[in-house]
Amino acid sequence: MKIYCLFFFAYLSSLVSFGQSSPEIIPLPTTFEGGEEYFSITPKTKIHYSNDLLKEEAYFLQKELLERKSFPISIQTSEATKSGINLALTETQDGGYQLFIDQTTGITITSATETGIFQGIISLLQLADQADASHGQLAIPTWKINDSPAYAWRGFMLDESRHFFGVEKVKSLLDWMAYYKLNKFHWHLTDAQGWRIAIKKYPKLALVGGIGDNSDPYAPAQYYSQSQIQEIVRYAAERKIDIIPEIDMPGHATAANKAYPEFSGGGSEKYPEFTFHPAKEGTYQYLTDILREVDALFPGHMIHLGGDEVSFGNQQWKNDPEVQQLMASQQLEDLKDVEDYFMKRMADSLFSLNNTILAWDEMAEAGLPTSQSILLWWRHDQPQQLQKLLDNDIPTVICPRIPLYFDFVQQENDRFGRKWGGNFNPLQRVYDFSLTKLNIPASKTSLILGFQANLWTETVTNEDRLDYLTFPRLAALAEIAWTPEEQKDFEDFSTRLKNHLALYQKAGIYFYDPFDPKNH
Ligand code: TNX
Repeated sequence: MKIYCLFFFAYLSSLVSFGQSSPEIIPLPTTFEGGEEYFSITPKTKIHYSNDLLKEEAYFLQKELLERKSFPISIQTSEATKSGINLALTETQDGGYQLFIDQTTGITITSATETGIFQGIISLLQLADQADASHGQLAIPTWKINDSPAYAWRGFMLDESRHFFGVEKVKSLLDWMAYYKLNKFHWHLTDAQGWRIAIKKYPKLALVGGIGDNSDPYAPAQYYSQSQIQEIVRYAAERKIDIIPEIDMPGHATAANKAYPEFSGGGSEKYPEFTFHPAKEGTYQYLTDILREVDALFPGHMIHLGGDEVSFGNQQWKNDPEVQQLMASQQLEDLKDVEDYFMKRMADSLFSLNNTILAWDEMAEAGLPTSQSILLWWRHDQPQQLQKLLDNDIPTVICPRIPLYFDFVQQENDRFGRKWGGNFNPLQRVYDFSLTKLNIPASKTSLILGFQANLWTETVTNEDRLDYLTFPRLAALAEIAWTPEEQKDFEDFSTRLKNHLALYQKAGIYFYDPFDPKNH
């Protein structure tokens, strides 16, 4: 018996020390095996796709192999290639993809969907990025991967109101999101400090609201034209990313109110002209016209209407006779009821445009229909808000400030950036986050659509700063949202991540290096 035990422990420890390592892929795939041998991609290797629907994916793979690895391989449409890279749509599988790499038969990516094929391509590109390319060949380890995401919502939010970054930076972020299989880009385009989307019916929104709170009176307005928005939406779609624009209301409206003061509901001493006017019919017409133009630009038919922090600046509502009249006629008891009334009116406009409405967790009890609403829980210090969302059966995205706000710094010594009460978001805290930490009853977990990190940019004045806060935490976010919780392992993640830092460097990303001893 003793001897058996010894053998058993020897076997266990061999698994630990020499056991199968993980593929060089972030987020870690759900299941994988093999990886001991290599299949070599050479300049003669061909890509084949089984169905015209996969043409775009095939060309994406070709382009990326050329750009990343200087491998100009060609696409062959006639028949499946022997010992090549075959992309095939299959009917039988669900959600995910299979990536099968074999020394003799080559590389096969299968999935029931184009999105799945794309995800398989991304996994292959990550393996290629780490492959030895010294002999004019790319040696890809022979993994057999069967993979699918744990959560449907794997999101990243960028605030471009507080600071504007422009088309090229947004495209680069979309590239990295795709590289980490993140699929929802929440684009915070309006806020108190700046309005960043051109609206044809109300041109001053961008021309005046786009100047931002820059103290230089001659600074040009910074905003996206509608054709730039379309270009970015197309770029995201090629990478299987949906964009959800946010038009924040009824608070955070100062920039819009500078352009069209007739729709302002005033503000507070600290936040002047912060709200839209909730008791003027014209406001609803105006905002509905805006949303109609926004909807036409975003094929995902999801718009985020904000709804956050209205109380920062709704004090003037109290003394406004029109608001008082509205409250009496609609039996609204307090200003929170006015907020909810406002949101319901605007939600109706969005529903008539066939949109799903998104909003922050302040709207948990506004009575928005659960079948067409998604709320984002962000106040980590108010778990009762999450509770309310779940009690009301509202589909929910999890993005608590701690640990998923990327404007909170990654390390204690940083002098700039947020660090409230000593609270900040180091890489491991982000990585270790999971649903289990929130004690959600099993009967409610299906309401959780997934996770999102938010990068607010009050303190993010340039691209380097944006990079410094985003990388490498974006990689940790991906693993929270994709990889089954029981498979997550920070040490294993760190080993894979180290190789990504070199990629950031190559791409000119000014990342934070969690492994640099100076940073501890
Ligand atoms: C709260 S999160 C906000 C933003 C700020 C952010 C700073 C949310 C819905 N509103 O307006 O930028 O905190 O961390």
